[in-house]
Amino acid sequence: MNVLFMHFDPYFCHMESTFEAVSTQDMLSFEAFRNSVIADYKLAIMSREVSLLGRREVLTGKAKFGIFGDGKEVAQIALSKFFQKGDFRSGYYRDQTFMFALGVANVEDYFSQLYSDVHNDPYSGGKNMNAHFATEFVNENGQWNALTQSYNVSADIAPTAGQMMRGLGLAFASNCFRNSKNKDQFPHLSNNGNEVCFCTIGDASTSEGHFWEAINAAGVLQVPLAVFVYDDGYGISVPTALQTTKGSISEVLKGFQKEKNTNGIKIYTVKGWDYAALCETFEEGIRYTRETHTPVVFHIQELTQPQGHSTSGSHERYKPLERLDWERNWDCNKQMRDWLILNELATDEILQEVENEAKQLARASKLAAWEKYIAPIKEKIKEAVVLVQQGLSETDLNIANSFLQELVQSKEPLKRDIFRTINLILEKIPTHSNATAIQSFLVKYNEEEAPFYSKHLYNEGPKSALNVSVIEAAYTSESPLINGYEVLNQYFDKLFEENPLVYAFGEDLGGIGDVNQGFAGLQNKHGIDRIFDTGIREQSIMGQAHGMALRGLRPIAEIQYLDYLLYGLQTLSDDIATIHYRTNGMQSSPVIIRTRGHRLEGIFHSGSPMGVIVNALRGMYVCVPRNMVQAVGMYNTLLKGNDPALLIECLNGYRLKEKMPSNISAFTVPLGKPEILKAGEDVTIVSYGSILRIVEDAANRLLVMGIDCEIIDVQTLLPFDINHQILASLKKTNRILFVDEDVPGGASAYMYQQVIELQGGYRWLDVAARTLSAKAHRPAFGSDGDYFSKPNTEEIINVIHEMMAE
Ligand SMILES: Cc1ncc(C[n+]2csc(CCOP(=O)(O)OP(=O)(O)O)c2C)c(N)n1
Ligand SMILES: [Mg+2]
Repeated sequence: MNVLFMHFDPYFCHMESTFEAVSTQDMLSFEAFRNSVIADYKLAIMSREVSLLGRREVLTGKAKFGIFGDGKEVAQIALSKFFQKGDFRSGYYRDQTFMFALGVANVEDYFSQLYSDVHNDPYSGGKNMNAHFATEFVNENGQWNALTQSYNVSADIAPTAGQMMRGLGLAFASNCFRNSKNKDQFPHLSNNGNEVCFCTIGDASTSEGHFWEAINAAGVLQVPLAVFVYDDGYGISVPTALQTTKGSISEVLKGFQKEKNTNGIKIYTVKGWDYAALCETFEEGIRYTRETHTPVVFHIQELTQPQGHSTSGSHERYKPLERLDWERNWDCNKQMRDWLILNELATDEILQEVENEAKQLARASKLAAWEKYIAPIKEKIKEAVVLVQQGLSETDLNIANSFLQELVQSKEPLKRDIFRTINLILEKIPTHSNATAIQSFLVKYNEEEAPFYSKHLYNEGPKSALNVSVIEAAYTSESPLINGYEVLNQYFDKLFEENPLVYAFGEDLGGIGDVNQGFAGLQNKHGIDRIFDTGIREQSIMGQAHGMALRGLRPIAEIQYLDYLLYGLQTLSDDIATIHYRTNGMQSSPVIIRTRGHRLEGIFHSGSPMGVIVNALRGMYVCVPRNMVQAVGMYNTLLKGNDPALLIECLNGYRLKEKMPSNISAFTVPLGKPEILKAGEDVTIVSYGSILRIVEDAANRLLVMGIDCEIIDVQTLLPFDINHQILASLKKTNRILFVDEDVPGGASAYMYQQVIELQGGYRWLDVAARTLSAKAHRPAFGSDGDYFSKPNTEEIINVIHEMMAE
């Protein structure tokens, strides 16, 4: 029997073929199978050509950097066959063939991204480097698309293994949907949780803690996560032996293997050059995880990197000659070609024709992308040249032309070259009679282009939390005075009753209802599927929330104490905070990260690293409510928008009494609007969070001494005082002090910069503006540790006296 029939599986044909759909009648026919396999080969060759051309484009100066998927084509074509509409990908930079196979990327767009073409890169609008893909999840109005009807690609990031966190969350959302009592309400988001998340990763990146954290969490949670480890033996120049215990990720994962009556994961190994085996293995594994939600790991072995890691170097520098030889022989495309011929699926002649066509296709698309990118820039140069050459004396014209020559002759001019050249000319010819027209040309060009590089950091439009209308908290004469944690508890109870998309989870959040009882009793009431405990794994809690939010759920995920945010910061900063920006507005991740911080006891339970946070989390909102009622109002606001946020409750505020509003689930606290807690004439004190109570204490004592302070609670650090209310206060008092619990030069310096520089506050100062922060070290233990480490009432009083005396 022909070897072919041993491998012939009609499944190959009934998946959507890469290049042509196969009719039902054809499905079982040998001819259709053959055509489909040849089409796959053609795609592999085309993708290889893209890699070869891409590298050349970088080396000849048309693009800055390139990283390609050569050597991994066949495995990706095979895995794409089992990726269904509704599934998700959380991958990395080697996935171009996978993306071409699904049709979510094409070669022309691929090159547009390589050229960082802000107008034509459909995945990131020129913001991400090449081979970082994304599809649209959310429309312009911030509504979720019908994700069950599309192939869904969550946006890639460059930090290795970061995708594991997001992948875990995307897969976990399938569990949420499968278990939801309300799933009928959102059929566009899930088909009974059947969606698998395909997560690709390089062999060396499995050395990251992220990989192990995600694998462990997936094994515990039992989620439909399919992890594909592309093993090409290297992480840039460092070989597997220095990356992985026993030199094999599948070997070392064996303890995670699911056994009868245990949880865990299922592990497959397969050679990356063996087309038939790849298809068979993936078919079985993906079906298994889709049906059972048992995670699967495919260790795809013996892959190669024909061009080395990236355009930054050459692999001849570090790969031994025998390895280079081996790679040439075991190149997956070569192996597939040999297999086609061996099995009489195609002749050498046919394959040559296929190869020529594939290469032609890649070249034509590359040229089209370049033309699209460069033509408008060249047009602008022409326009600029005309303006610059007008009305010049012969001498000045010669000067101008000496600068213009390079610009006009450049084969790959950049926009910045236009700005630089024209400005240099104006500096040389300050009396240019056309200077005004030239300047306005530059201003207009800048206005046209600059926004493309900066837009979509936050949602604009209907889903911006900044557009949420303000509803004041309502109180009656009967409004009870209750503990802060009880305010939260009653709020969350109502929230979970009213919004089926909301989930809450974290360490100790489910069973005991969080360490401060905000969720006490609510798991029993609303279900273990919606309010639940997690392992101690902050990074993947962030990832879990991220994946859920990308799929249209509204997770509230806990970091138990603010000090431990650092464990989750990478996912927050690199992935969650940038997702809207790096997808040019196509994806949103409205996670709410709930935590508690500022003052309590000791080095690791009193942190207030707000400078770290405001600098790391641009793209998120950062809310610092002074009490739990304010926190609730902020939760309500955030839940109406699509942006991610961090909300820090005051750790020492849960047992302070607060008046319970009667419209707890409706009232909103606007973001970026400070509140004046005490009006005063002499000094403005700007602060937030727990320390406000100390500021108030100081202000009361100062008042007795005849100094009248105005206290402003900024409420949110991102955004910060949108309407410049603090400036209005400073205009009245002409003295300003910024107080917080962060280190010197931390968030107090941030507030200072916002008011003094950005709002122009320096013009209204009678005395030097000051910051008062904690000491440079972490806070020492005990109440005296707190007193001497963080700003205390006496210090505030002293600084204000100093300011009054200056
Ligand atoms: C957190 C982080 N560290 C380092 C890098 C730089 N870097 C990019 S790719 C890479 C090697 C990855 O190797 P592997 O996971 O095997 O993937 P491959 O490129 O071989 O497919 C390194 C070190 C990075 N992008 N992110
Ligand atoms: Mg590798």
